[in-house]
Amino acid sequence: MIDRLWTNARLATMVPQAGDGLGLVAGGAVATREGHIVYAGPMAGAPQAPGAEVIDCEGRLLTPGLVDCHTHLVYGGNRAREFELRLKGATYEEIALSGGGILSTVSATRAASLERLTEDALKRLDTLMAEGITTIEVKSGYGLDTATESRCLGVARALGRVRPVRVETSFLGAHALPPEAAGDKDAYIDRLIRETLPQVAKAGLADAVDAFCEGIAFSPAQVERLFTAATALGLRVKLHADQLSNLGGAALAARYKALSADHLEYTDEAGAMAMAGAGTVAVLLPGAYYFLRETQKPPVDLFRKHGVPMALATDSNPGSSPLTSLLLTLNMGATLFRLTVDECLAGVTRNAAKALGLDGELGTLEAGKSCDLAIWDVAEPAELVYRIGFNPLHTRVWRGQ
Ligand code: DI6
Ligand code: FE
Repeated sequence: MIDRLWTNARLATMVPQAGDGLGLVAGGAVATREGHIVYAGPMAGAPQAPGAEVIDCEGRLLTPGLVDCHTHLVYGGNRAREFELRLKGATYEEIALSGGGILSTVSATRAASLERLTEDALKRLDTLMAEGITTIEVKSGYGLDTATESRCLGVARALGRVRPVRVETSFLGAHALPPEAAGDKDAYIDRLIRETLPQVAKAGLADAVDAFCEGIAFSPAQVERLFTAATALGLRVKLHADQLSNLGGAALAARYKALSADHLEYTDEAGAMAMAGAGTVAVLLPGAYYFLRETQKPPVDLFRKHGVPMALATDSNPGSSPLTSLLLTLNMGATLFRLTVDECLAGVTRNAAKALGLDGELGTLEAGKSCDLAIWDVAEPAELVYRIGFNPLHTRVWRGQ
C-alpha cells in the first residue's frame, strides 16, 4: 500500500550517475509508505497506488529535504555589540581573549530561562525549515557546565518534538574555557571526561561529541583525551578543525574516524589525505568565513583531488556566523569557495547526511530512505544556488507528511 505519490516532478535524486552528480530524472515520481520512500524514478516505472493521495508537482524540481549538518542553534542573547566592535577594528581573537566572544554568550545562556532558550532557538529553526530543511544538527557549547550543557542539549532534543524535523545533537563542552576554570584547560577537560560527558551520554542527550581545536580553545592533546573518552562511551566524534590556524586538526579528526572535520580553512594536504582515508566529511562553513572576513579559503582542490566528500552548513551561531539561511550558504559556497552547483547541492543533502552518520537513512531520493522532500518552484537546480535572499520553496515534506 502506497500512502502518497508525487508525480510530474523533475527529480534531483542526488544519487550520482555518469556525468551527473545530481541524479536528474525528468518526468519523475516519488512514492511513500509509512514515512519512507518506496519508489523514486521515472513516472513510467512508478508502482500502482490504488487509494493513494496523488500530488501533481506540475514539473517542479523535487530534491531530498535539506540537511544543515553544523549549527549552534541554542544560545542566549546575541553579539550585535561585539559586531560593532569588530567594525571599529577589533579582531575576533582579541575579543575572545578579553573575555568577550563565546564567553559573553555563555553568560547570556546560563542566565536564560528554558522557555527563552527554546523560543529563541525555535525562531531560528523555523526560518531554516521554511527553506526546506528536514534534518538539523544542533550543538551545545554555550553552557560549559554540566547543568547548562545538559539544559541546552535538552532544548535541542525538544525542538525535534515540537517541530516536524529530525534533530541530531552534538556535545561541544570543549568549545571554550569557562571563567570558573581559572585558566586551567587540562583540568577543565578532565572534568568534562569525568563528569559532564558521562552524564550527557547516560541521559541520551548527545548523538556525537565535538570540540574546538584552536589556539584560543583546546590543544590537539586535550582534544585527543576527550575523543578517547567519547569513543569509549560509543559516541562518534567531529571537530572544529583548522579554522584560524593549522594545528593538524583534520588529521587528528581522521585518527578518531570522525564523522566530519569542520571549517578547515588552514588544512594542508596531509590533513586532506588523512580525511579521505578515514571517510571523514569536510564540512565547509562559508558563513563564518564571510562574517569573520577570513581570507584563507579551505583547500577545495585538495578535497577534490583526494576524494574527500564536502558538505556545506550554516554554522548558525551568534559570534562567527549569525546566519539562518542554508540557501544563502549554497550561494556563498559557490561564490566564495568556487564549489560547483552539483557540489553545493550534494553538500546540503547526501554529504551532509554522511557528516551526521545518517547517509544510510536520508540525503538521497532512494527506496528505503526517509521520505524527506523539498519541492521547489524552479526549473533548474542551479537556481537554488544562484539566487541571493530568495526562497522558492513550494512544499516541504518530512517523513512522508
Ligand atoms: N568556531 C566558530 O566559528 C564558532 N565556534 C567555533 O568553535 C564561533 C562561536 C562563537 O563565536 O560564539
Ligand atoms: Fe561551529
